[in-house]
Amino acid sequence: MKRSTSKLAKSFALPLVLVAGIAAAQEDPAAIFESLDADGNGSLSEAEASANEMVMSKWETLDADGNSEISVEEMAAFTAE
Ligand SMILES: [Ca+2]
Ligand SMILES: [Ca+2]
Repeated sequence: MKRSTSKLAKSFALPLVLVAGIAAAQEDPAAIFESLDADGNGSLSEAEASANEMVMSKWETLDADGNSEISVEEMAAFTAE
């Protein structure tokens, strides 16, 4: 009984971590974007974004136009919410 309770708690803990990650991103999305844009071409490929769990977990939402790259505008639009 106790085991299933802690398992349930874990399933709720992950979204909280993601929310915390988004809150951190809101502080300076440009800095996070810059740190992830390894080749400096102004957009994040999936490989570049894989360094950030928050970005990867929200990939489909972040990539608003679905071109498999996240532009600085897409990042800003998402974190501005
Ligand atoms: Ca890039
Ligand atoms: Ca895009």
